[in-house]
Amino acid sequence: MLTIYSDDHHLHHGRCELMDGQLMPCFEMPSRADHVLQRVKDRNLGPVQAPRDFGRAPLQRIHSAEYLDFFQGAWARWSELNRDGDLLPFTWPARTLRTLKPKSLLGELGYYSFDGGAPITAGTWQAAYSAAQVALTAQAEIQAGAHSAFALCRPPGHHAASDLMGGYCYLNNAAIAAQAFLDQGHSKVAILDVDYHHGNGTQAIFYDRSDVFFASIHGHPEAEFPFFLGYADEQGEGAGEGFNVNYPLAAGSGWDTWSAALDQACQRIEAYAPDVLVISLGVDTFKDDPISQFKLDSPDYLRMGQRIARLGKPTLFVMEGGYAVEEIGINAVNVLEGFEGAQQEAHA
Ligand code: 6XA
Ligand code: ZN
Repeated sequence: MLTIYSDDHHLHHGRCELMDGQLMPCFEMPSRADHVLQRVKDRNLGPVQAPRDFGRAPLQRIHSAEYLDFFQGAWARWSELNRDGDLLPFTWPARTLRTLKPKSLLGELGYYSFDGGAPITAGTWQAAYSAAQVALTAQAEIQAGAHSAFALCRPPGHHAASDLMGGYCYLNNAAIAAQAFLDQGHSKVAILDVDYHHGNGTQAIFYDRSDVFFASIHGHPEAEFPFFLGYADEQGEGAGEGFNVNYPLAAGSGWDTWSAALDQACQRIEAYAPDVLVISLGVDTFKDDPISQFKLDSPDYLRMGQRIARLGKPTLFVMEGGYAVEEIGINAVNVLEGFEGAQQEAHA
């Protein structure tokens, strides 16, 4: 399987995040992608290529121009203020407040974010822009006939909505790639989000549409980030009614529970009969993940890849979360190897 990767992700390294009442070093760190890349090479998964540059237009199919302008220019505005730390929001337009866009940088940042988990540093825009190009390049490979490709994106994307950043995410790489498939002639795309956290951004982007089916298996929002979306009764609205499905699971869920949800999600995807499949590939479902509560073990990721392969669709894997840095490469590449193994068997 071809991997698309850009070193630009190193340009994004947030200093700290708030967790359990303490400022901690960011869990979403550059070594995550480095470990995945190393494992791709160690396992001879296939060639690794740099992304092409498709420009800002395909990003603008998902994100508003105002949001992109704000994000692209935010660090320069912050630098002019001579502040020392990362740019982080701390006030949001929650209930009882108005959603007018303020003029000041920090006010605007609150307007364009939903939490304080997406720090902007000097290189964040370039890293996120390149991650989106990584997804688009892998998408183009499938468009050109490849059966699968791996977009080794960092920073991740599935929490980012049309004009909101949060949860380590700025640009929704999976959504941008899904839209590119549609813009290049496909009529139905399914996105399966296997990250531990609900893909609230992806869900919101496609919630009223029938050309993208979204399925997500995740920690129950009653107990888990992002808390305010991801319930089972969210099934889409308007033209999108019936094209969104959530499988919120309890903390402590292991492979038996998780794979039963995967089976159900796969059945829904089969019924939808998409032209192509996009996988939001987070491996923070791992038993030793430092911020998550599922109990998947490394061999389970092989099975995950095998089950996904049985859908028989051209499949784009887009990297999302996973914070057990030593094992992230093993687990992510296990999914890809499980997929390829099942693929080869089917064609033997
Ligand atoms: C709260 C935790 C953010 C989780 C981000 C993630 N700061 N999403 O892994 O998939
Ligand atoms: Zn996650």
